[in-house]
Amino acid sequence: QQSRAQSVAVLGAPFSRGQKRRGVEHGPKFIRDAGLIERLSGLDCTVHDFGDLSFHRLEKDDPYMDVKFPRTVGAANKMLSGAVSRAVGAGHTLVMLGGDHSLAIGSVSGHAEQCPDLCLIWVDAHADVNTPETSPSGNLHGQPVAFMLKELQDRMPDIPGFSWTKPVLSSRDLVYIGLRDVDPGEHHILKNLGIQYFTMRDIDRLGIQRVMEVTFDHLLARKQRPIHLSFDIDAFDPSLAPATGTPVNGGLTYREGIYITEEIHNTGLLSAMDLVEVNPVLGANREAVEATASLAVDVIASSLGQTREGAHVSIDEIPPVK
Ligand code: 5AB
Ligand code: MN
Ligand code: MN
Ligand code: MN
Repeated sequence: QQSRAQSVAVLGAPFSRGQKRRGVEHGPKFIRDAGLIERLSGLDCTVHDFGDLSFHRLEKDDPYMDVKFPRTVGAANKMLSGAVSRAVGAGHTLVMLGGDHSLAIGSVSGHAEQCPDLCLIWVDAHADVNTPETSPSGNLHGQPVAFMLKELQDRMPDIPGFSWTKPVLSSRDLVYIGLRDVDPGEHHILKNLGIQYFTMRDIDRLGIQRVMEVTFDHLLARKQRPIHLSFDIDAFDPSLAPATGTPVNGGLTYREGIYITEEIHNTGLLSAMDLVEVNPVLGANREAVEATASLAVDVIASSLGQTREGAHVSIDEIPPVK
């Protein structure tokens, strides 16, 4: 559908303080080493690699309630938000490489600064909508959506490091795909706010094609608007994406995952995306890590127009037979 060549900005966010396992900060390097930039250059787009952000270490960052590293996570996301806002404002389609999923706080916030009417597609085994009160772990990578939702703001305490955030989404602006590990507090929130979500069971019943149809119906039927895709690699089955911090059995197949991103590309509305939670330290061996990183590249490339059908160049670009 989309024909005008788009400009893509790749931004690495080597950050891991939204959860407790080390290694996820190396995600951007491994995804680049799996050939991301070369793959995107082969598509109908120009690619700008903005490199990696450098986050500052904080000397002292005590938990607030049970929330771990609140000031560190807050400051990193504030920096990310600014960078994403500038890239989107300059006309790029933004690709953020994580890092853990707490980074979606900054990524969505920066995107929303430029595109206040954006909608969000969250592909994940988890709902990541815990509030500090409902969180079983205190890890902020399980809470980013709670910061975004207007309907949850009376549930959000003043967490140090987050005074700059404001909620940018209503519950009807969000669709989840791939859920299979939802905490009780999160389930309550999903039901109570009437959020549209598709669990793996729903994908089993409806098929991924119908799931995408209903997703776009829900988000785009009233008006076309920019899409933010937040893709947690743990949405995939652990057999495909083993190198991640919180794997859950029974995830997306390769074909379901790529169908999701092909369909998102086909809307012509993708404006920014996150690819998060690739943790190269957690793979059992080199093959496991490389498979996970290469899957991440496939997800990003198909979000940006790589198709399984293939593409053709115009006839006058083909050299004549001598
Ligand atoms: B991920 C859990 N719900 O809140 C929590 O990987 C897991 O970004 C969160 O989806 C997983 O700690 C966060 C138990
Ligand atoms: Mn997850
Ligand atoms: Mn997640
Ligand atoms: Mn995870």
